[in-house]
Amino acid sequence: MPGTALITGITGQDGSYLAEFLLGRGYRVHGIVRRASTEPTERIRHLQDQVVLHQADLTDLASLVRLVQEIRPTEFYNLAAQSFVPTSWHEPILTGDVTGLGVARALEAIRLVDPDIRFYQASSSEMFGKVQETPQRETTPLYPRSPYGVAKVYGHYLTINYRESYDMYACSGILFNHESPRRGLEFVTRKITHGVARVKLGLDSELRLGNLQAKRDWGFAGDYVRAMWMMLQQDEADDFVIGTGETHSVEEFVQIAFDYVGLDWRQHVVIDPQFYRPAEVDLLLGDRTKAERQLGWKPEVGFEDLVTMMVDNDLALLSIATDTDNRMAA
Ligand code: NDP
Ligand code: GDR
Repeated sequence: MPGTALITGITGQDGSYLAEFLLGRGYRVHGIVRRASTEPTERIRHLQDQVVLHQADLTDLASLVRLVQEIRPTEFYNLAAQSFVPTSWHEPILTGDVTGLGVARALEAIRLVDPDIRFYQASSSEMFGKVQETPQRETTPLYPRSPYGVAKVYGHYLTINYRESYDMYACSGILFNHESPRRGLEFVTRKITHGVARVKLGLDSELRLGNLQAKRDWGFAGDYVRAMWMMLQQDEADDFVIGTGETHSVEEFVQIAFDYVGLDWRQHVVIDPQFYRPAEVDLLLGDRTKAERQLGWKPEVGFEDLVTMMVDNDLALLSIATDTDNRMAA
């Protein structure tokens, strides 16, 4: 019987897809939203009468304990994080507090109130960093290359430690990059598709990017939230790598996106060193063998379809905005 889910990070890319997925399976869905002076619920506006939102913050243990006591979820998905890698160099302590210690607070809230609640931790391929083995799998040694990656390693091992110390059902999903039309505008994929749409519509002539040679294993967020749920439905808690098994450079992404709208990327992309990172993750490629075998999980959306889906969405969004501006000016 479907249960009750509590999602931290419900206002983020993954939180919005996971909420949709769980509602579709009959779950009661609760989410935490941190206080902001502007409206932070844009990605879940269409779900607002179906989910219950509560004010809380991953840096505030009391708020988490209170919510777990009040809601008594059967599943707790910890998706909240300071998730943008470059920001983690500018704000390493905040990143450690939210992305790392936030996991300790979530696990403690569960342990103190009801250790039978099933827990999902959003671990990341960024933990592999300077990769020690390719493709990367569950047993590949970790070597994080950013304060964000270091914080995720803490959360990852703490999740395993709570499973082993308290016999809790705590899983860690090591997810490789996953994208969608709901991706934040600062991440490279959305920055590219949004930039391509602006150039195509004549709103800009150039797109400024950093390292085009970095390679990532990019999948579709809608496929990846299904894997999160699958991990919490097993007989025993375990950790899984979730990736497509394909890697592509940022340059390939750029080329496909510009080609799709009939433009030559070399005439529009400008390399700007401000987008280089102090330490780069050069190559990520996930080996999802274990997830496919044990969970039966496979991605459905391929790389080119992902790129064109995102470009189409940005073209549509910007066209509507431009039409509205033109009508108001007329
Ligand atoms: P987003 O950046 O889109 O969403 C992050 C969410 O965390 C937002 O809802 C944000 O709220 C919330 N949040 C941030 N700080 C706090 C806080 N102090 N208290 C409560 N909530 C907070 O990330 P994604 O959806 O892309 O990623 C989800 C998770 O998966 C993250 O933990 C990320 O690190 C991890 N991950 C993501 C991958 C990807 O490729 N997308 C790959 C591997 C791991 P607000 O809206 O108010 O900012
Ligand atoms: P990443 O994603 O750091 O892998 O973390 P991002 O899209 O930010 O960068 C991917 C690669 O693109 C290169 N790059 C640029 N990146 C950005 N943001 N802006 C640019 O202009 C640019 N030019 C080149 C980067 O150097 C990098 O190599 C994402 C986040 O979702 C994390 O939370 C998650 O854990 C990991 O994916 C898996």
